[in-house]
Amino acid sequence: MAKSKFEYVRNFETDDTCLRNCYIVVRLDGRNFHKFAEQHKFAKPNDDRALGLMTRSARSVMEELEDIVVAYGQSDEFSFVFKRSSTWFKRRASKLMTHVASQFSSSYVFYWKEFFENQPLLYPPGFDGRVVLYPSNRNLRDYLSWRQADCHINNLYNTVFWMLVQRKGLSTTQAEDRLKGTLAGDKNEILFTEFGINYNNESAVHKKGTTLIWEKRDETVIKRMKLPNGEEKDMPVTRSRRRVEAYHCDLIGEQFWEEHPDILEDDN
Ligand code: DGT
Ligand code: MG
Ligand code: MG
Ligand code: MG
Ligand code: MG
Repeated sequence: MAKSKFEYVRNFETDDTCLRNCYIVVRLDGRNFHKFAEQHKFAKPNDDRALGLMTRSARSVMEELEDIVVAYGQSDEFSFVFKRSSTWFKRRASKLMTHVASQFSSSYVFYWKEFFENQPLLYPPGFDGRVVLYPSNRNLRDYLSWRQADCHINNLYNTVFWMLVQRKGLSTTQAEDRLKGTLAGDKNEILFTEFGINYNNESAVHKKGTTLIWEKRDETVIKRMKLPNGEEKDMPVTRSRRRVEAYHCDLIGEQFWEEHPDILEDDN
């Protein structure tokens, strides 16, 4: 086909192909969710409707887009890990990132009502996205560990903070002052001695965040089959189906990775 004289403008597009052999991580984060959470009356410190909606939207991303092997989310963020051998969209960073961000955002709005029955969505939420490449399994695991450690640190802080405010009646400034310079042990101690809360017994989704992976499950359905003699009969048929499963477990230690050896591809 003849090219128009305008065709040259294509050459202004920059090459953003992701380096081969690397895991491609797309991390999304809610735009100004401090305000979004206030306006939509999110429970403090953790709103299970909001977390459920984040996870539902992430599930839709995994189901609709190819090659995501694991996703991890907490607060208003979700990270999606593309397998290192992925050739989806020729590994173009902008394509991968925008598909993830738009699929996630539209799902967040689409499923809103399923999670927030009585709370109308007041304005369209947005999510920023970034792409980071990790060349080794160690680096990728450290990335996920970093996000999970962040979840833990924030959740411990927020749990004590809101206890001091909601149960003790401290102002937010007083609670902030009270927690200034405290270590994890001090916070655990405050929770235990002042509120009778053992942090270890707090809910796993809040402490550990949410990990989504693909799992094979055998599924048996009854099917009407035609026998050679022309008769019909109901027969059980078992198929192996891939589905997205959610975990709220530790990602930092070895156990999760030993139990799910198919998520990561070997280095080298
Ligand atoms: P950004 O990301 O720079 O546009 O600004 P923000 O405001 O989204 O800040 P970010 O992402 O660092 O922090 C997440 C905010 O979302 C934080 O202010 C608390 C809020 N948030 C997230 N999940 C919950 C929740 O379950 N309950 C409540 N009350 N707030 C939440
Ligand atoms: Mg931020
Ligand atoms: Mg945010
Ligand atoms: Mg955030
Ligand atoms: Mg098109």
